Amino acid sequence: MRSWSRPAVPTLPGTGPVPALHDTATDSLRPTRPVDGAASLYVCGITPYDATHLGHAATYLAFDSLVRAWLDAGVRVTYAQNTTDVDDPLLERATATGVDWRELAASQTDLFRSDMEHLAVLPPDHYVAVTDVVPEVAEAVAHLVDRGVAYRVPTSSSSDGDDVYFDVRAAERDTSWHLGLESRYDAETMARFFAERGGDPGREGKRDPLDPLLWRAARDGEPSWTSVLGAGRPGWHIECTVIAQQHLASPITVNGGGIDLVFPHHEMSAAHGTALTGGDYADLWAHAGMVGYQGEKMSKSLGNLVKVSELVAAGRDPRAVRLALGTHHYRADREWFEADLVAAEARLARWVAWAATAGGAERATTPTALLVAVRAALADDLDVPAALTAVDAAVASGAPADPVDVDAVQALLGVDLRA
Ligand code: 5CA
Ligand code: ZN
Repeated sequence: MRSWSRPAVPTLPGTGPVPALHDTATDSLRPTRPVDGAASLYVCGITPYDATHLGHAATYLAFDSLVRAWLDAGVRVTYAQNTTDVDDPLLERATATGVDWRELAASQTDLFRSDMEHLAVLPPDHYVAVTDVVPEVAEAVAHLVDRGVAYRVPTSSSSDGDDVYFDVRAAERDTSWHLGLESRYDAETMARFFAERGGDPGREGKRDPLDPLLWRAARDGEPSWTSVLGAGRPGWHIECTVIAQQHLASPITVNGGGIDLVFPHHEMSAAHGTALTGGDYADLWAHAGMVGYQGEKMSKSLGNLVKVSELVAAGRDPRAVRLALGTHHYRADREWFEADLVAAEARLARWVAWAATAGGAERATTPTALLVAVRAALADDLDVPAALTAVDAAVASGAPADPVDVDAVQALLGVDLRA
């Protein structure tokens, strides 16, 4: 599927350090570990039915900082992202609004692309719709059945074969994956999150309440594809496993998303992936905190959304939106306030005026003090707020900007002050 256009990234003198990130699996700061100078990144994409709210934007901006830091460190990056363009909430929204589900997904994905362009997010190398990989998913599921870690559950409401579930206990017995490997939650929390986040603990015929759906046999009125498993559609976690493993070497250097995806989504993606390859799924698990609004998590299901496209349509500068989201560390749960955007607009105006002082000045050929400070901040668990403070200090010093400083803000923080 088409990705989006790539913003310019100026070349900077020298190279930055390879960034360290907080790893959810070990709850510690760990260096990212590119192999032979190459890193792979998978970040879970949107379910395109109400895009793009500032929570989504914050999460993709966090991983954009990682890509920018890696590139600056001289690392080659391969980045893959999915779009969940067939899933229950999307189908429900399409039915409720009388729109064809394909049109809803296509229009919201388009909106997402243009929002990412406005925010100067570097595009993934592989942007993949689930509907484009259904045969591959079915084959992977069939393989898991053959391997003894998945089983069929007959359904009375479909004449096109069975649903297929992943057998968590068999996987714990027969693979190196085990429940809690990545998420570290206790049994009670896992049970609660499984039920709240798309799971079906009470489904009759399952071997364990936490077994996740791999394949849903066709039902009347639902989209389906013919496959080696009969007619049906993919379950949620397996889509990300298949797309990631199709495009990225295993283990993935960093697997990312919002913290709401830790369990069951990422845990189960890892379980499926380990069963498919025999090896670890990801080397490091990175998760962004949740953006809230009016006291609750900003979410499509609650409808308490502030959308990037609406802010841009209202004439707000997307560079200020990026700066406003960057004032909080990516791992912090935080609330969106309009006042943060107003403050970011003022900050942007100060920075633009400072950038103009660089004029035709000669470029530094070695890293400036500001570049060194921004690099160090990003390498330390993507500390964008610290990087913004470093730029503020340079701006406030009264000394004219070096062209390299202005380039550093663009290359590393994604804000083009000459635009
Ligand atoms: N399609 C699946 C992932 S395979 C999905 O979770 N889609 S989503 O549209 O609900 O979310 C897209 C991304 O935004 C995910 O990484 C999710 O963790 C993140 N996200 C969703 N809501 C918020 C929020 N309020 N704050 C921060 N990140 C969020
Ligand atoms: Zn995902």
